Amino acid sequence: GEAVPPAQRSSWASFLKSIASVSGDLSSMTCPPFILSPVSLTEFPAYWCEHPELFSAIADQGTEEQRMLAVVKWFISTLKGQYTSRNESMGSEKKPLNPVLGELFYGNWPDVNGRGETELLVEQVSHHPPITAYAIENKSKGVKLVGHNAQKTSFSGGSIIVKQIGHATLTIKLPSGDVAEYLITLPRLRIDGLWYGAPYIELSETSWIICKEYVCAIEYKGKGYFSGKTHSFKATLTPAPGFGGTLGSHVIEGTWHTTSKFTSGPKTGLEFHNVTGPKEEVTAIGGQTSGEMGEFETRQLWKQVAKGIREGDFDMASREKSKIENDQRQRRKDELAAGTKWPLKHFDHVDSDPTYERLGKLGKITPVTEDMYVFKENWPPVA
Ligand code: 0T9
Repeated sequence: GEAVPPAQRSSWASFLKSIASVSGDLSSMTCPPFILSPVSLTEFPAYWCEHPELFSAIADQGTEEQRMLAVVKWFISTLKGQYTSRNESMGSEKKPLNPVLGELFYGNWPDVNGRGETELLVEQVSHHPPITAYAIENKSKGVKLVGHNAQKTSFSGGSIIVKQIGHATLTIKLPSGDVAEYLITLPRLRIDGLWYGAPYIELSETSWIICKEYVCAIEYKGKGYFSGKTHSFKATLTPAPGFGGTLGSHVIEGTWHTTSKFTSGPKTGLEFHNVTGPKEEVTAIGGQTSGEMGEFETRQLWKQVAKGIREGDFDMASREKSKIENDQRQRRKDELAAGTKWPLKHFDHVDSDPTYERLGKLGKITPVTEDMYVFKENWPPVA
């Protein structure tokens, strides 16, 4: 463990020992301070839109083939932020703050060059297990992403394996009045580098983007597999049954944190995505101005804990964290006594998702159905 501060080596060693035995949910495990991040998981859905112009461009395509390629390009371009940005900003992957039930995060990306404003809303819809639901919408373009995610973790060969549970649905209001739907599933993660105290993420297995006309399988490999490079992927776009006569097939290969190109199909040799340039961070709404959004706004809720972690005052961080946890315990106790349940603000939970079932079938993906959180379309509040 070269990256572990000497004073925390024994606590890192015992943390590693305990993750080998705890499986399922690592979110509430106690970690040595050097590995703590001051950012809550409710902020992570913002990674979906660090390239707002790629998100809005999905609406500007002339054909189904171009639109599918625009969706895949936007998706691939989010991976760098989702899976490598903590390494860049904090030196390694860190343990995010574990959101409380009802925690909220609101933000936006401004309208620039006619791309329209994109709004973000996130709500922690479950604490045990942790589940985060989100909606991201560019209203002027009619593009909307709604999804939720949870994780199942296990330990294998010295790495943490994270199976992502949940999916997202992207919808686009077409000029014809129709709505195009895209089912998006999520890759598997392997957290390597634990032994050295310098964790980083590699992606593996396959994730899917499926619409009525296309099935896109995205395979992920790390060093030593098909291209021999870290963060490699191969996306294969195949027309869905009934569309083979009119739509083309494409294969795209590259590394998701840099660039990729078409390696088969009519565009062979052309560049596909390129994320070597700058990204646009979300503008948080309500995090700085206390009171405005209520105590459950993530940056307000975790303010003192985050300050403690940033400034190395871990006693304060852990004291403040205990306050939040005790408050949560009391709320759950009160609800139990009163026979009430914490009301979700922006989502309704349902047991199955017809869009997932219908589109998932085209890719023969499993499981055949998943539960989902339906967005109540109540943000921003109507004046
Ligand atoms: C959805 C993303 C997810 C959340 C994080 C596994 C993880 C929690 C979930 C999957 C986002 O769209 C993408 C990126 C990173 C994922 C996190 C990485 C991570 O380590 C944590 C888990 C819970 C831990 O904190 C493990 C302990 C820690 C010591 C390793 C650094």
